[in-house]
Amino acid sequence: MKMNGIDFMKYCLHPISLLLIILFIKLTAFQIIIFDNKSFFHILLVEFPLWALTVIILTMIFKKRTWLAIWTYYLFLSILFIVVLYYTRYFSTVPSYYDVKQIYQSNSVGGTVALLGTPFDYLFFLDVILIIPLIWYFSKEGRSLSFSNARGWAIGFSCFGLLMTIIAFRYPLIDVSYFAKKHGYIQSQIVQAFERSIGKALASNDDLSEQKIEELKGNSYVPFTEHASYGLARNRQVFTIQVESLQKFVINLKINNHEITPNLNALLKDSAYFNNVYQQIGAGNTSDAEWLMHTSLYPEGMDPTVNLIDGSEIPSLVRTLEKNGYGTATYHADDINYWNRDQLYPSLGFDYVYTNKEIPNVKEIGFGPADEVLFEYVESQLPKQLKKHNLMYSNIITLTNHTPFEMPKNYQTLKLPERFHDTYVGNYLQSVHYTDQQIGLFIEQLKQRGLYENSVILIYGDHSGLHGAPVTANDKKLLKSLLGHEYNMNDRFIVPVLFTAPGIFTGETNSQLGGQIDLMPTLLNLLGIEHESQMIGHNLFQYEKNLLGMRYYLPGGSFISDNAIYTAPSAKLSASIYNRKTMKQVKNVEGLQQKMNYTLMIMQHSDYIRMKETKN
Ligand code: GP9
Ligand code: MN
Repeated sequence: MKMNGIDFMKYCLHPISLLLIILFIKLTAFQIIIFDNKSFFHILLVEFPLWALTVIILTMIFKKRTWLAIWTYYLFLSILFIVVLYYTRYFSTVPSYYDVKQIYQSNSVGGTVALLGTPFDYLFFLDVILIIPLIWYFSKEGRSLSFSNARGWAIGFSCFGLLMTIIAFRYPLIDVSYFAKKHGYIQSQIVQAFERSIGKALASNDDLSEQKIEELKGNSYVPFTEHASYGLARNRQVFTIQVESLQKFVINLKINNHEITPNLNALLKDSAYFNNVYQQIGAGNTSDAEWLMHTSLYPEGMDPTVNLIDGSEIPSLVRTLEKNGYGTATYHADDINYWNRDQLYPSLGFDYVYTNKEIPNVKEIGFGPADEVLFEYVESQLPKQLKKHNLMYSNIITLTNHTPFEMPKNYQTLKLPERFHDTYVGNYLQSVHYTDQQIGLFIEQLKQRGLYENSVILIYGDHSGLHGAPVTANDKKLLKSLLGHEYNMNDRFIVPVLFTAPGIFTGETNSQLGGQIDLMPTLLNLLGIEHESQMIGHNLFQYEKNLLGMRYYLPGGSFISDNAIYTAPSAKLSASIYNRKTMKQVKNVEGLQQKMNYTLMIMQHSDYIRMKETKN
């Protein structure tokens, strides 16, 4: 059949054609904003077919109320794109269906969501509004949406969609955002769902021994019990204080001669301080830091690791301490279901679990009781626990210093210059100052109870607080004035680590590279306790060199080595290498490919252990 000019115009003006054009424009906007992808052909050939196929299928399924079905689909897409946009702005990574499933978790961080949006974002809803007159016009005319060659279109889009999906399956899924950019958003979800369903993930059974892992990191292996630090803090009470959103740059920082963290600074004199330890959490944020601390295994990355845990027993720091005579308790003033802690804590094996059911819900700041309530609660429990157990392991997770860091005025006791007032950075410093004060009071209590002298207290940050869209251009200027340089990845990703043990440490600073994965082996070595299951991290007191992986907050495939930070290509950026000391970008680094391979090998081996231990 030959098509003349009038037929062609009719074809273009057919409501389905108009709807597909609108969909294409919407997808283009999504691609440009999220992936910086301006390639017409890439969008047309890789992205468009699968989204468009849905429209055609809807016309075939819904013979009546077709308009309503399509309108609902476009509305769904607007909501989905906004969610992806906000998520990407906050976490700098494109979410998968898994993360979106997790979105209910943002109930507690609702304050931050408000900081992520701009009025322009709502242009994603423009088409949903614009097609209403179209619906009205066509339904008035009595024209249906059915068209004769729906089946042909469906076959065409299916073929293209299938071809692109087959191509996607041929590539390794190391970084989901990058994969989605290259091979299509829907395809990235299909490949991910498939890999999860067959349990492939990235795990590999290379059976790397502890010795081999040390060699890959660049160290000569020394048996655990032969390390100089082995057993230095034997038979001490153990406290871990995981401080919400605490970054290293605040330690010893002064503004107009006022210290941000006077209490932690004072504690340094009884501590071994590590000032080059990087966060390694993935999508599970706080809970991933808890995971790293208690297993010395990598978090899953794209999925909060806690989602893979079902409450059954796994080897952990907690169980090892218990076998060595410790009673074990964990404290966090939030809902036990948040981050699946109702599964995590039984898996790790704590004797006592205290969450917002037990810790009184008073003096609320943000989404839970203030840290002073938490620490007072710990103090109230300790005496009875110590009657039952000679030795206690107390794991304390603070909460107050959480984004958006807004504190009641009477809690803002740090004297800040005017220019910091009511800024995100200013609020952050105020809230860090508050938590520091509470840690100071807690230490004071330990001293008064005569516990301090016989304790080892590990204090560390779970992850950065200053990142993503809430940090404005003005905040960056303020940070530059504080730091003397542009706020960089080291400022963001390094968390402070203090092993406070009076009588053992006298204020030494250790600058070798470390990650949160190293906290458990370092602590166990000090206590002179061996762990039965393999740990991926190592004793920071023993080893000089390191090789750290990070997923999620850096594109998969990135690594941190002694002299470089390599960021693998992402949805928006190409690969970059930085000199880790100067944070200047460099063209190359010695052994780049080898380090990339070794990092992947170590992480895959870690995944293998995790999957074996959690059966997930
Ligand atoms: C939630 C609290 C904060 O219970 O630990 O978690 P985060 O938002 O930092 O992951
Ligand atoms: Mn946190």
